[in-house]
Amino acid sequence: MQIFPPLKDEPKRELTDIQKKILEAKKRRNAVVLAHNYVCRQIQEVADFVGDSLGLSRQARETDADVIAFAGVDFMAETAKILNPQKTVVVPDPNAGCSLEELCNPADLAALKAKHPGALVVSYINCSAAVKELSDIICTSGNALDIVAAIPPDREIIFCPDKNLGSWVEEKLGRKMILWDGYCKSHVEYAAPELEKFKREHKGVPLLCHPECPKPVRDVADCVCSTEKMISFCRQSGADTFIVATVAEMIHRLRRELPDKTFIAAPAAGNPCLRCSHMLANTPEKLLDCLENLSPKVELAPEVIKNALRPIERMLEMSK
Ligand code: CIZ
Repeated sequence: MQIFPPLKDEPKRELTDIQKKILEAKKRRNAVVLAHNYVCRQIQEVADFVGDSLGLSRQARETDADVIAFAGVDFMAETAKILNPQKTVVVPDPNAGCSLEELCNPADLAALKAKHPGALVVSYINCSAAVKELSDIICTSGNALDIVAAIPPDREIIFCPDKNLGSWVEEKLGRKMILWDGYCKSHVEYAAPELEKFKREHKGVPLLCHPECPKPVRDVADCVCSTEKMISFCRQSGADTFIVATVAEMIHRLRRELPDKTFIAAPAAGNPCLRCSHMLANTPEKLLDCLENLSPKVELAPEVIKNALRPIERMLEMSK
């Protein structure tokens, strides 16, 4: 079991040499480091902004830095490039991908669209630029409910690529959609019986789970929400301890935002917590290298940028 006691009770940590070098390189390059909630603590501590895909997309659009170093996974860095084609976007590890992205082939999505010519395609941001090009609107786990709720009720919707997020939206809005058969290989590791047992052992402690979890797991949770909403839920709650069922690195962000509270990582498939190997590929060493060498760079064809920008902008417009 992994329990994270209140951060305020721990002595303040000194920056490591590598963290200091990252801060120096960032300054020298006039770079901004954008880090997802799921990357390691050492990177979160030196990032200019830590957040979810929606927050990171907004930051990517607003930055006046020359270089964006994106610690996350490839589709997030691609989104930053799509929003800033003129800027240099570098990543610590170009092989940091996403199972949801792998499970949605653009040719198959084009074939499904052809079968449903009147349908709007709403794609979770966890997809490739090629899938974004085929989409009408992008959503994140933080705004999926609002985006789908804003679509006229008689309009058919293809929701891709996460069937779990999609079925959660269906349930919450009482609206059927055509769901793509994709899933996050990490979040499906949670099992309802294991979490029920864990909850019994931690009586009265609220369990938060991410909507990428399968329905039986969501049904055990006290709150199903995106990573950013986990922060607001814990901030507003009178409870002082929470069980968190999402990628364990999220707890670093929760602790920094809420230093008085205790967080317990939910067990997954017999392991004490859930990890994402793609997110863990972002190491401080690789972040420093990409800032020093301005490589690996994210490159996308101008046509792809033009087509994929449209549904992302629609999302940003709809979630103001
Ligand atoms: O939207 C995101 O960034 C992801 C992948 C999860 C979340 O809920 O923030």
